Amino acid sequence: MTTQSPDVLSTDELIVTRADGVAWLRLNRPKALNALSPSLMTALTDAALALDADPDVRVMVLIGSERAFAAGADIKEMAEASPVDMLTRDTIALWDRLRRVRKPLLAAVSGFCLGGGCELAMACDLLVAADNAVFGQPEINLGVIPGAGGTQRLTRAVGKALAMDMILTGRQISAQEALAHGLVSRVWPLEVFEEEVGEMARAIAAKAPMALRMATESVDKAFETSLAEGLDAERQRFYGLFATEDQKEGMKAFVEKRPARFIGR
Ligand code: DAK
Repeated sequence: MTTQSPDVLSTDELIVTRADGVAWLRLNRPKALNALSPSLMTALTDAALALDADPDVRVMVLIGSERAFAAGADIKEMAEASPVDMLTRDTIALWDRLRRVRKPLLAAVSGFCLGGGCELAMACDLLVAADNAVFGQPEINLGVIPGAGGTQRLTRAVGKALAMDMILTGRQISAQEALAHGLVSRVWPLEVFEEEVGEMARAIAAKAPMALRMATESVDKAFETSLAEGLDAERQRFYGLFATEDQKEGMKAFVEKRPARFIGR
C-alpha cells in the first residue's frame, strides 16, 4: 500500500505511490500542516490527471499525515495579496482542473481538515475520516469567507443550519459529528485508518471502471438538475452500460457463481 516506492509523479510536496489499481496521493508539507500552496495544488492536479489517463489506475486516494490532511490554503502566500493578485494568479483554475478527474477520488482525512483543506476533501467523490479528524471552515477568523466551494459543498452536505454555524463562527467539528451530519461516510480509529482506507479503495478498484464512472456522474447530477432530469440521466447511463463487456462479464459471473473479472471495456 504506502510502502511502495515513490512514483515519478511525486514532488517534494506530494508523494505518489500505486498498488493493486489504487493510486495514493499523499500531501507532504508537514511543516505547514499541508497548507495548499499553488505548487502543491499544481503537483496534485498534474498527478491526478496523469493517473486518470492510466488504465491500470482504478481509484485514487488523497491523503495527508496523521496530524493534518490540510490546514487550508497557504495563508502566508495570500496575506498581502490584492484582488487583482488573486484574480491574475487564478489559482482557482487549479481547483477546477481537479474536477476533470473521472476516476473515483477518495479523500482520506486524519487530523486538521480546515478551510481549503475541507474544500478539497469535499470536492472528492468520497470522504472518509480517522477518529482524530477535525473539519472546519475558519476563514471568517481571517476576515474572509470560503473561496473554493465551502459555502456550496458544505451546505449541500450537512444542510444550512450546521453550515451557517461552522462558516459564521469558525467552529470546528469532530469526525463523529461529521459522520452524524453526512459530511463523511465512514470513520475508523486512527491506528487502523490507512489499512481500512486501503481495503475500501481496493474494493472500489475491483469494480467495473465504466460503471464507476457512470455511477459518480449520476450521483453528481443529483446536485445539478431537477429530479426528472436526474432520473433521465441515470437511465441513459444504465442502458449505455449494456454496451460494455464488463456488464456481460458481471452478470455472467453472477450466474456462474464466480467472482467477476472486469477489464474496463
Ligand atoms: N497556511 C500557512 N501555514 C499554516 C497554515 C495555513 N493555512 N496552517 C498552519 N500553518 C503553519 C503555521 O504557521 C505553523 O508554521 P510555523 O509558525 O511553525 O512556521 C505550522 O503550520 C504549525 O501550525 P501551528 O503552530 O499553528 O500548529 P497548532 O497545532 O498550534 O495549530 C491549527 C494548528 C491548524 C489549528 C492552526 O495552524 C491554524 O489555525 N491554521 C490555520 C487554519 C485556517 O485558518 N485555515 C483556513 C485558511 S484560508 C481559493 C482557494 C482556497 C481558499 C480560498 C480561495 N481560490 C483559489 C479562490 C482557501 C482559503 C483558506 O483555506
